[in-house]
Amino acid sequence: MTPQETEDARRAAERLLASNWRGTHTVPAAGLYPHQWSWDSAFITFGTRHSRPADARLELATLFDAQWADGRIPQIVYSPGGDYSPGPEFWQSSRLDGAPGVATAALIQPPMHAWAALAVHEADPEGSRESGFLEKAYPALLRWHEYLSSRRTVAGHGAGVIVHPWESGVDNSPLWDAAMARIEVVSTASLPRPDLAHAGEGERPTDRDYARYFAIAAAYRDSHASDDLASLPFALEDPGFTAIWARSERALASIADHIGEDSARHVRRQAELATAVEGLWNSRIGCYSARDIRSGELVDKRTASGLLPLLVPGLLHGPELLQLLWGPSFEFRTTALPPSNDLLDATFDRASYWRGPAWFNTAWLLAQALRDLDRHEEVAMIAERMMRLAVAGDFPEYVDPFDGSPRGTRAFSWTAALTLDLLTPTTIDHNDTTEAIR
Ligand code: 2M8
Repeated sequence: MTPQETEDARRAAERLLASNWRGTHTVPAAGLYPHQWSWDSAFITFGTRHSRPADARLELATLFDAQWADGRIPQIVYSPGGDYSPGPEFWQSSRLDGAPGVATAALIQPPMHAWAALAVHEADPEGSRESGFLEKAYPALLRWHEYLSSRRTVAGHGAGVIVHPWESGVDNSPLWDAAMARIEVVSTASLPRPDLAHAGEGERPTDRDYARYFAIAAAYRDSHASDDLASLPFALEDPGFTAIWARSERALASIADHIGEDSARHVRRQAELATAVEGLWNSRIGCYSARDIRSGELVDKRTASGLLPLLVPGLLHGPELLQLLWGPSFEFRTTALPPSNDLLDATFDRASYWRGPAWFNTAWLLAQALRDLDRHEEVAMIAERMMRLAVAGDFPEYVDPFDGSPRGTRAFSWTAALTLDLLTPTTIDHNDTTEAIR
């Protein structure tokens, strides 16, 4: 990539992010996703921190303002208007205990936030210090991680439990198929599908999936967002969610150091989460996987979520995962970007959302892991491919894993933000705590 190509791509990404900015937060995509999404906002700040650090701080602060009394950071913070289903009328969050003043969903998404907050600070330490950004973010992040520890783990395991496929961020991944099949579907008639106005039908979950999504969400809402995980229709330990949490716990230790708080507890917690991730190693398939807490069984599916434990330093099965990434299941060398599902599995579908297409956030997450492993050539390869695919496809939501054709909606914020991040040279401030954990 020439310096001019890189500069043009960075400018285009910045323009897109500015156009999706709504004054306090960035929408993932103007038509398909017209509200604030939890992990999207975290990914987005990895891009906006470079040229609009004050907006990146505001984006996270807006999300933290929607935190529930129990510490959860909601999957969606609704804005007025916008044609999206389920909307605020589905959740009626004001009727649920401990919900904030603003309308939100009751579900959550992977905890990218502490990691994002540290990165936002590092991009503009002076502005961050002047605004007291970390001092304000830390208590919110602490309560969020405490919520996860106390409400989203099962005794004896410690991995993060999701109670809805939407909480994984990889909604129709085959990891959830068996648990989803248990949910009875009465009818798929009259299901609102405004999403189909913005992406092809074959690129989105099916009506049957949606009927189940609504049934699981309604059960959770009607249980008043219960923490009795075993009583819920859907509850699985998620390897991607847990690996991201471990990474964020490590960032929380650094944040604590920056502001003179106790970092040792986060270092300990990070080690516990690393152990919890190891508990999700599935030796039958040679990959990390999800565990259904109802059956206690690990799911026999290799997916991109099962590769994300590479983010955990000192991972026991790191070498096997790297081989898997390069081997016939994920074909890192010949695919446009790593696919979301095992190329060899019967469920693989090159067009359908999280069942095969390649996603920019997955590629970026793997790039972070590879950078930690000093595999800089591979990081550069990912950066170059992301740049070319993003620019050629008008910042698509995801791409065909073989030929890179754009799929889903376009002008998608995290595609722009994470491409921008990889194209921007940064000095990462690895402080003592981080080194101690490594
Ligand atoms: C997708 O999920 C939403 C529900 O949260 C949907 O399908 O309507 C996923 O790709 C998720 O990871 C993402 O956060 C969200 C917004 O971009 O869209």
